[in-house]
Amino acid sequence: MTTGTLITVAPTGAESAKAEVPALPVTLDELLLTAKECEALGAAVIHVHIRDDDARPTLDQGRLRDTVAALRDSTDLVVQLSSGGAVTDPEADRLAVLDAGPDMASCTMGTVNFGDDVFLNRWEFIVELHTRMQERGIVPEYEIFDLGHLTALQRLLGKYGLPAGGHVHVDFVMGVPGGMPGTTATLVAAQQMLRDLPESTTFSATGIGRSTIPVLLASLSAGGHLRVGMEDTVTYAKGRPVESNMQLVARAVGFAQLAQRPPLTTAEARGLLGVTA
Ligand code: KMH
Ligand code: ZN
Repeated sequence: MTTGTLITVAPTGAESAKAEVPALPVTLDELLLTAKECEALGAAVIHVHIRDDDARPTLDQGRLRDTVAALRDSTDLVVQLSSGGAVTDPEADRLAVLDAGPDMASCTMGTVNFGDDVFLNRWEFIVELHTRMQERGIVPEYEIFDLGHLTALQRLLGKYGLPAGGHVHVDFVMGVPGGMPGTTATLVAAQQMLRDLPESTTFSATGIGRSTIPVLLASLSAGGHLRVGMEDTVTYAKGRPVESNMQLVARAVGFAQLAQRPPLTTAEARGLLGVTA
């Protein structure tokens, strides 16, 4: 039964440049302020990419640990580190993200063309991420950029077992140039494929760029959850740059309330996702 809406905020990402998107939170202070304000509005999970002193994406271990600790000190949000990083990050660095001890980490279920780049996720790498997370009690969010990634997830769970926490949660990342389109028809097709996964499997969805609102509405009406944030959306409406992550979270909360599926609290999110920490 669908109850409330899990709202994940993805505030930074690895793709946008601070020079082009000045509202992007790139320092720890900016990230913490964003996290606190988004939590107050109704976000329960934060999907984290960090930047270096020059605002470039980094997987620096010390910074990742400091970020996890600071988010835990300042908020009750479920802390989900990106293991995807940037398309240029080596596998070893992406695996080492888990050493920072987050509640959750992303686990992308296959390779996808990513604009002019390739976001490479070899099968052996996926297995390594999944099993390391199992061993350490880190709950994965399986990132699905294309329908075949759900077939890979079915294979992964069949061969290597359920994730830490025992619950399967996937995130449909739609509208990446090279991945599945951000349309209602595709979201419904992806949801249908969840029938081959454990019955309790839940999904969030996010639409990149101009697919943001169609995907948000489709996910809510299909009983799914929401991911929003400046990782995925830098234009609020035609000709209007996003002013802050809070603006996107507030809009998602408004839609969720209209759908009579109000935001889940952080405690409810932990219960849903199987996060025990
Ligand atoms: N930045 C993308 C290449 C994730 O966080 O796990 C990968 C990404 C997915 O954002
Ligand atoms: Zn990400």
